[in-house]
Amino acid sequence: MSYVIPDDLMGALSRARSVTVLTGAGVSAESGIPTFRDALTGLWSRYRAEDLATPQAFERDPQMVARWYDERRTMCMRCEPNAGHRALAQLQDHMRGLGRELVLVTQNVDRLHQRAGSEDVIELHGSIMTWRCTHCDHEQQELGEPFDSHPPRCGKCDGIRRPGVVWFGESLPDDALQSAHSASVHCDVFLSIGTSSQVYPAAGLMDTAAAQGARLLEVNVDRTAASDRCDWVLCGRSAQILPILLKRLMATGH
Ligand code: BV8
Ligand code: ZN
Repeated sequence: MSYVIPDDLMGALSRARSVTVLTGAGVSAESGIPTFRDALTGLWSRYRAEDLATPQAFERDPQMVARWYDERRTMCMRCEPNAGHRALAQLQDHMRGLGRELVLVTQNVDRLHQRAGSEDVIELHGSIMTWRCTHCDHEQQELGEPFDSHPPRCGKCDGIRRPGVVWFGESLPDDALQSAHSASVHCDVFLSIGTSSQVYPAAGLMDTAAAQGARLLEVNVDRTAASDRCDWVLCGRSAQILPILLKRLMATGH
């Protein structure tokens, strides 16, 4: 199915000195990673994400929460970046080659943007591959098999380790939030891709961009809470639309 990209959107992108992209779980859906809202299937279906992704849930039942994150971690590792991730990495490369900027901000914790080649990715909600000791803060990337016990213990002090993600009710990493805010303040075009725009402060970045005059594009299979605030809404799969957008932009030479 050929996709019609509005000419004024192409014009705005080809003139943009700086583009900021915010991605959500929808970008990884076509890699086989259930979106955040759909992540609770099977034995997890009786829980709400907000009830598992909190410090209180981990406090209450560290074994169950650690198992859920370990299952998601090993699933993410089995998945591959899709054409949408790759198109964003190529778009960043293309813009940098022209002395322009594309800053990629993600809410996702799966590291697929980095595996697709995107650089300097701003991870607002941390990474499911990083696990941190709750006692001595020792942090380690976990890229191997499932843990043999849950929650995993710290190799240094035997403390309980947690996933290095930002839970509901926890503040985002200062540096990530500052960089994402600055990228939203300075961009000419802001792309919101594959996110339901329900989780703050991430969902507020679009408004920060709009407040300084940036044009807004949303790419999503459904309309969202943010659709009415956008200049353009492309309704469809990011793995299909982003490569078309990239191809059109490369063809203009800008
Ligand atoms: C904070 C990591 C300051 C974990 C995540 C009460 C107390 C405390 C805070 C709050 C409160 N009430 C509200 C808040 C604020 C809260 C919040 O926003 N809550 C929401 C539910 C209203 N935010 C916070 O708590 C944040 N911290 O505010 O700190 C503070 C501190 C103390 C006290 C007060 C304030 C922390 C938020 C971070 C939470 N952690 N992830 C984990 O992954 O397990 S958020 C989680 O949701 C994921 O990271 C996910 O990325 C993110 C957003 O969801 P989406 O990415 O949008 O995914 P979703 O499934 O929703 O949507 C997918 C979209 O894709 C859909 O629109 C779908 O149509 C589309 N799609 C599907 N397929 C495709 C597609 N699009 C294109 N192509 C496709 N193929
Ligand atoms: Zn420790």
